[in-house]
Amino acid sequence: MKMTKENFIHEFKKRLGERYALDVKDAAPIELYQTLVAVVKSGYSDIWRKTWKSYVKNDQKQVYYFSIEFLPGRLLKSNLLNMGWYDVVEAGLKDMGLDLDQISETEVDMALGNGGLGRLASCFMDSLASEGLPGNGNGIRYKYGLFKQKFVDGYQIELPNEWLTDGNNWSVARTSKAVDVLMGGQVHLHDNGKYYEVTYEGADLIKAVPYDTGIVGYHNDHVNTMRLWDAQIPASEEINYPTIEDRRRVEDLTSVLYPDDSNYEGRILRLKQEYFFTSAGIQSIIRHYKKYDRPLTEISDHIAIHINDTHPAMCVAEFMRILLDEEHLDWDVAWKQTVQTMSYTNHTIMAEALEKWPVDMLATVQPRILQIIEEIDRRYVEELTGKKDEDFIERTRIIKDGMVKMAHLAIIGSHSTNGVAKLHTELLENDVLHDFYELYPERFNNKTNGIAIRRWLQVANPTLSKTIDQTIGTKWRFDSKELHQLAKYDDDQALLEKIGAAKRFNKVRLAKVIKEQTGIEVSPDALFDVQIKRLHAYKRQLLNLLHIVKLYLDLKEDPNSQQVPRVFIFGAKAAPSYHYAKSIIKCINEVANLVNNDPTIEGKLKVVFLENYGVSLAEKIIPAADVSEQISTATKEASGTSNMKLMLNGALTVATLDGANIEIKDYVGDDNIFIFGLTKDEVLAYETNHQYRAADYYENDPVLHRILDAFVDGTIPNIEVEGHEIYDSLLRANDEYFVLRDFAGYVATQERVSQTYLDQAKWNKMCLLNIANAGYFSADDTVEKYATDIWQIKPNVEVQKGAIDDVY
Ligand code: F58
Repeated sequence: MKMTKENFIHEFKKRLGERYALDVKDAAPIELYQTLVAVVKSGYSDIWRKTWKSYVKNDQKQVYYFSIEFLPGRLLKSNLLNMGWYDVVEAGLKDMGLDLDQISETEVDMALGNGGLGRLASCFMDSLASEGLPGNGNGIRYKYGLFKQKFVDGYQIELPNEWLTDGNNWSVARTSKAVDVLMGGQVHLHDNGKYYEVTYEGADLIKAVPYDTGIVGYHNDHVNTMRLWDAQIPASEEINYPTIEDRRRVEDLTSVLYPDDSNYEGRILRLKQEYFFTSAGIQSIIRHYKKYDRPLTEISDHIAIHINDTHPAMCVAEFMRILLDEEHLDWDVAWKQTVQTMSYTNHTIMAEALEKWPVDMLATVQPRILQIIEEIDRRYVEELTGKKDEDFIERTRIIKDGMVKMAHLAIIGSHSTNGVAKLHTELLENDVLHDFYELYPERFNNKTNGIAIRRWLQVANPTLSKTIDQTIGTKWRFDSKELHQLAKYDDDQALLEKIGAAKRFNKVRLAKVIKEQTGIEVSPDALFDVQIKRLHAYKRQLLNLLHIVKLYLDLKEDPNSQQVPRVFIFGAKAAPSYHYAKSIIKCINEVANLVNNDPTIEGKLKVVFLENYGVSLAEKIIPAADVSEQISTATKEASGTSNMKLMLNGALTVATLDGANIEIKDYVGDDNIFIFGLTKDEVLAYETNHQYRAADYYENDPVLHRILDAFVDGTIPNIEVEGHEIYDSLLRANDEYFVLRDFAGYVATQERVSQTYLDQAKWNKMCLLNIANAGYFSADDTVEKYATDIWQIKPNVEVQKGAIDDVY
């Protein structure tokens, strides 16, 4: 995709005129933004078409990545970068008196995900396209993205995120490719001697309309598709939805991401969403497959379907439903194709997050799917009877005690189950899914997560990127493992200073954002200590907070006690119904108020909790971070990905031996990371022997005693309720996540961090070595491994590296 500055300016002005009848100087930011999107889209749309056609022409095996969440954030800059247009467009805009950064800020984040899982799906989309791999996304086009977070009196308030108000310019509605999804009602089977004829009675017919977004590969003339489905009322069915309430029932289906699951209505809506996008996706895949007269008995040679966490696990049953009911294949033939086609990734071992659905609920949502799951379960039990003991069968079957276990469905109905970091996979194999590992050892494998280095370094941190170019050239931009070349320069003082300067530049930039958003002044000379992730007890933002309170109390006692000024920066949303997490938010905000407004503390300690953490805010925080807090209780964080993004930007990690932290440590070496805390074995031992007594730590450690008292004795104001709640969770409920147990080790480690920071040369060297090793966590490499080991797909032969004519 070639573009010159002159052509760009011409094209931009022409489109602005056509679209809005405006000159550049009269156009509003949104008009400029939309015009720019139109120019960019026209730059890749022909390649998008050609990419798809070449898949068909070459009969390439394709993967469909089913995920109930995608979290792409903004697309403008990342598309410009991938198209190779970034510099030209930036310069062209400048010539017209415009600023790319400013225009880009107009774009509303596409926030159709909660956190790591959704963001991973989007990193994978970018990498699939950039590797020239035939990979499509399949998900839901929620009308409201993840809620907008506001703080009112320190409490989290959730506001609707109406991201579609100005339309979404990147997606294309493909009404002609809509499919019908049937839900509810009753199902009747009639055995005609050859197969079961299936009829539905009283079911809702819902029209699933796909919205496609082009996913542009990096400098390779390759554009994949992310397809998101919207629920609509079919024209033929208008009569069946006479009231506003009836219509709402359909529209609500794709209205909000992760509806509140604290009540029945919310839960059943979630289950309906799961079936809706699963069915729409599978139907459209099979319809497309059949267009080319290929036998369904070979479908697994041509397509792969990936089940991202259990939310799309009904893929297994829906695929079977179509092969059986509509294509009349025999069960065994259909089953073989299903297992060969499906693969599954697990993202958590937390028991409460492993999905289970009551049989009755499934019967209400789609009775035929329930029948098929019952039959899969029946056959599973039958096959194992006599081979495995009864306990084993009962533990592993899909339906037990009136509940459908979605992970079991995904494992039994697929040929691959993977974890997302070495430790996580090990825990799956040896503990959580051990029975299945025993049964199907060949199905288990690890795929450590990765990140889109392009977005998280090239787009988010142009200053550091340029420094890297000047040192090792630009090859790393195509293959991030090349970043390792930097390690050779670890004694190059001039480079280390430049790395320090790039960091400072980004800190100044973030300080401005902080000032604008919160009114708090922070000094870029202080150490920026960052914890950005969902708010969850196991992630232990509370441990971080206890340390902050300690520093505060130390300073109150002895104003000269602390040597390194720190700014603690938090970004985190709590699930709307997760009460405890919201109490922690309130406490962090109140500690922030206390510390930031205490004149005796001035300049030594600041606490900033930025509202509405999301992809775009992350792009500003991450390049400015000095310290990356990765402090989950060992065994609880499946992988983590902010750990990778932060090291890539030269932050040093304070970490427990959890998730991918272990692999980060293995790459950077013990000297370039700050490790503390219980190990996996120690946590597992406590969990089995129940010998942990949190109160011992409170009683025996006067420092900790004083800190915990501060939560209940008024030292921290305005947390009468929340302070007690937290205090009780630690002392009465015995501290489920071993916060008190790890506290002393954490404090000692933070002291080492401060000492190291005083030696800036040493610090910068450690940063350099972290950047140099972060290239091993590229999602490009991760998807390549999925492609070879799991999906058996190959890069597109035709459209790579400029094989297709330039559009301009
Ligand atoms: C995350 N899971 C893991 N779940 O916690 C994290 O360790 C891992 O790095 C990441 O997946 C990618 O593998 C996660 O983000 C969710 O957001 C759930 C989605 C469904 C609702 C509950 C939260």
